[in-house]
Amino acid sequence: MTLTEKILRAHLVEGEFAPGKEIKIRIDQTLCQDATGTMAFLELEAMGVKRVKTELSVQYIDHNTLQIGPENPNDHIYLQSVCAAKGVYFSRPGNGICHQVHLERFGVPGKTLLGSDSHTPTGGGIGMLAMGAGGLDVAMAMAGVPFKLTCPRVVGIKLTGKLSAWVSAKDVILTVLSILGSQGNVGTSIEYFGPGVETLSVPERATITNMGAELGVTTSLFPSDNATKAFLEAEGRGASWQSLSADDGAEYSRVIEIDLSSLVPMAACPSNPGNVKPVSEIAGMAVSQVLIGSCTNSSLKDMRMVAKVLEGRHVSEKLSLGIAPGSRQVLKMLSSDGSLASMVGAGCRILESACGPCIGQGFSPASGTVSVRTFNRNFLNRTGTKNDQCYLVSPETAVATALTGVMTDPRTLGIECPKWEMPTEFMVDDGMVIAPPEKAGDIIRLETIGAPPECSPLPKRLEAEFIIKVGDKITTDHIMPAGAYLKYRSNIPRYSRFVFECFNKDGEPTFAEKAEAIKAKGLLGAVAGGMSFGQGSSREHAAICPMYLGVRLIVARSIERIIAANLVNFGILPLLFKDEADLEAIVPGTHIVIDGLTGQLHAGADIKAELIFPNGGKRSIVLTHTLSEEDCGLVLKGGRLRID
Ligand code: MIC
Ligand code: SF4
Repeated sequence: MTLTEKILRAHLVEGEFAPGKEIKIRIDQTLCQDATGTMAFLELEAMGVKRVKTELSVQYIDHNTLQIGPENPNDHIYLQSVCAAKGVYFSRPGNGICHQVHLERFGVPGKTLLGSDSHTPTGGGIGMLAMGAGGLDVAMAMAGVPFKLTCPRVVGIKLTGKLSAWVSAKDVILTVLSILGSQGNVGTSIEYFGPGVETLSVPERATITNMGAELGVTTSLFPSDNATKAFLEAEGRGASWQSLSADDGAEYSRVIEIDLSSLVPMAACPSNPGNVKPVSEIAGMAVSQVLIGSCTNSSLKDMRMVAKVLEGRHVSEKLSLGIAPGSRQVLKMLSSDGSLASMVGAGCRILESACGPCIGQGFSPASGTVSVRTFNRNFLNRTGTKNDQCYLVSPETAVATALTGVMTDPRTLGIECPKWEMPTEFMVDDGMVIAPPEKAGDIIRLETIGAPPECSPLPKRLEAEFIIKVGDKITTDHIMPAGAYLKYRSNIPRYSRFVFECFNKDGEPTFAEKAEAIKAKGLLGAVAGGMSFGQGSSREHAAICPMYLGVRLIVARSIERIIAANLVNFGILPLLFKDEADLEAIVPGTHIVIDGLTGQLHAGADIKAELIFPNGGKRSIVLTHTLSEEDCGLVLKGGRLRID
């Protein structure tokens, strides 16, 4: 058996292990972060759940920590009080990025983890089966409801050899992205195996599993071996360790072999993590800022390497270098071993241990300039600068670039690559984690905390007008921008003003205004899209806010896993074009009519529909979908927040 199969079988509640089939599994642990957590807990409250039923649930404050205006601190106060009331651990702002802290302090090999953040599979670095999901699915898991997923097919990546100097884990996952791409991998679990595995430490493995999210896979996993044991022991959690791996000769649906010693520094070029090239091909390009951190590359290993390279040197005057250590533990260790002094001495700007610039919270690059980041996403405009040019690289490439002022292959720096040794003891301090008290206190709901909106059932005859037609690889950042608008996450009416904001044109009605005009005509709204619609984050706001504006139908060529589940949860019907020509025929103002929707919408059944063009022309089309019978019923009723 593969490791995925072993863990899934041990948690199976309904269905059988058969790739492509729907299964339900028990969730042992959950995590939420603040930008998705408020909605998740409001939903948990709406379900009437008194106390969470998982083995462990943790709420982190890491995304919205800038506190520009009262919205963010109001969210934090609500979350702290609701966690105390419901039996959830609360990681305070300043304690670090959820995935880094969870790996350090809570993750357990062989357990299942569901998180309201797409990079939750970071936990696969210690052999957890960790998955991202929308807040509502995580709330249901906290309520003890089994999690429904499509049983994944398992792709094996066989690692051989050993990484060369200046080449690191980020280059491994960027190479995997260059092979598999960022679309077409839905319903897959990636398992790393082979002799190269033992040459990688847990932080390196976590970088690789973290960025599996950019492949669009369900999860990524490493075995739990002696390196895992050493990591957990250094965290004072040796008792959580168990040895876990796939059986020898386990069958994978596909095997990709990567010789680690053949890898070179890589970069994901603007504006998709799948657009990968060797750094040597873009070396010499002028750069205006370098940022090191995020849940992908902010471990002690990465930070110590960066500090060593910076020691006694100075950042180029052509750019700014910002560094955000991933957790308070990492920051404490850097301050005690002199690393922080090397960083500050080199002229770098130390940022809070939080997501920060990765989600557009500050450090936006100047217009028309290049930003080089060790992060995991470079979707257009995510930095907060319109038409940004963001490159994703390893910390080694980032620090080399920071010293020279231009994109630099670190192998050409002419200095010796620092060696990494896993400490036998990390500086463990859980002083910023609040354990839930025995007795629940009051839940504090300050004025900016709104309630999730409700949704009505879909009509028997669905008639909707296409508000927009978008292309391939539309990300949740296109649909629901974060950055400066992140603070409106708890206020759906306000946040929904920014749906598809990047496609708004000066002097023309916004998407929100067009949607409202359609609603005023008594029609539903629809969106047409291409391949891989909804790539990226788990933010359920990419479903809730369009639904709030009256959008009840998304028709695309393919739809990513997390958004598809979020759409159903919030009463939006996700359908697929069978014929690309039908998508091409759609122009703004086209109507779609589905007669007898309730009779037509069944698992595995095609849907007959008609397009009516603004010039009066008509076209009969056939659509398809991947919904189960249960999902069909749910979406018809208006999702999980329906008005019964
Ligand atoms: C992201 O990296 O896009 C985020 C911000 O962490 C999201 C969650 C969110 O939008 O709140 C994610 O990855 O799920
Ligand atoms: Fe935070 Fe960025 Fe990681 Fe998302 S990808 S969890 S915003 S650090």
